[in-house]
Amino acid sequence: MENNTEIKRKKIFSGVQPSGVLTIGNYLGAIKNWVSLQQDYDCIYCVVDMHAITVRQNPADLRRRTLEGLALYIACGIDPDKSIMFVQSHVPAHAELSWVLGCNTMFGELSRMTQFKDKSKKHSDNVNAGLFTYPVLMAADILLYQTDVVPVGIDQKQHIEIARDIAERFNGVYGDTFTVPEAYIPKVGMKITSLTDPSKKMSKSDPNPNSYVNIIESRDDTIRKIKRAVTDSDSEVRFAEGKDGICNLMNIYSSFTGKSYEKIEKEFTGKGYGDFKLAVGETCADCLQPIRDEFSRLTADKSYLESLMKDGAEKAGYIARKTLSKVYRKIGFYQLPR
Ligand code: ATP
Ligand code: LTN
Repeated sequence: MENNTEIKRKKIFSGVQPSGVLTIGNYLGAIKNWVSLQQDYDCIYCVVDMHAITVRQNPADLRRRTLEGLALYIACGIDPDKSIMFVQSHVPAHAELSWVLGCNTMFGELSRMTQFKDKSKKHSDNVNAGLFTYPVLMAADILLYQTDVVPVGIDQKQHIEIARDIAERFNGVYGDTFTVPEAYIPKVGMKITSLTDPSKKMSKSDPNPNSYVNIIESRDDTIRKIKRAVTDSDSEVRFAEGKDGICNLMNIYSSFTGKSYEKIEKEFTGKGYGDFKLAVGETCADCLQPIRDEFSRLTADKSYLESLMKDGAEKAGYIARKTLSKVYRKIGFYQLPR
């Protein structure tokens, strides 16, 4: 029962593309925070399949990964009784609002997006319009739910800023319509880098599987990949410039254990990279073990996952439609009598 004296909880929205199995980058940069934020916020978490098709996807893989995406959210600790979880393409309001917002977004501001520049280079044979308008769809995702806070890794900061700009512009022209969202970016874990090239972000769609640890990887593979992570020719475990590979492993270790960099440096004084890498690998594998177990339990029950999907789409759709009809009224789309 809603109580008038009760303070309204703030709203969270976030999503991950089903473009591969989640990596420890996705987990430490985003999903780990999604889990803890459930205590104090009304949370909505989305599997953003429409964003994933901005690069070519194999249809069968996309379908499978979408279902697995939902299972991974739950396995990581998103509680279906507390939070709404759904698949983006199941709520048509995302595409509908995206069109309206696109008409209120400038070509120039989209041209400045670094993700667009990066992905157009990476996929130079497929620089499609969806890749360019990707941030508009993301703004629609966020603004449909009157979101206050968006927990993401640092790479998404620019996209949240453009969502804020779009919301402010729309509110300025048509009157108060959207909550202006803020990014929530963790200090530790906001950018986990590739294990094979520490100058690059760890990414689930990287063609080299040794560059990432995915969160349901076997214990042995996790330890092996971290052991082989590219570091420098020094041997001192220290958080310092020029030691990007070691800094990344310290970041991972600190995110999983809560230990400060100072404490980690002390722990490994006089020990070499070998000991350190083994500790990081084992810690990582230990922390991921319950996620892996829960994931295999969940994926064995497809009908349960489908029922959650359906329920999530209904709940999210209800909220989204309310915002969309407000927007349609404000911009002057003719309303049919009920
Ligand atoms: P893709 O490889 O398909 O581009 P991705 O692995 O980069 O995908 P996204 O789906 O784009 O992941 O991101 C989902 C969430 O995870 C976002 O909040 C993003 O900021 C965060 N994230 C992704 N990679 C990292 C990383 N290496 N470190 C920290 N956070 C990350
Ligand atoms: N662009 C994001 C995924 C994403 C998202 C969102 C994140 C799509 N819509 C809304 C937060 C809120 C990415 O991580 N690549």
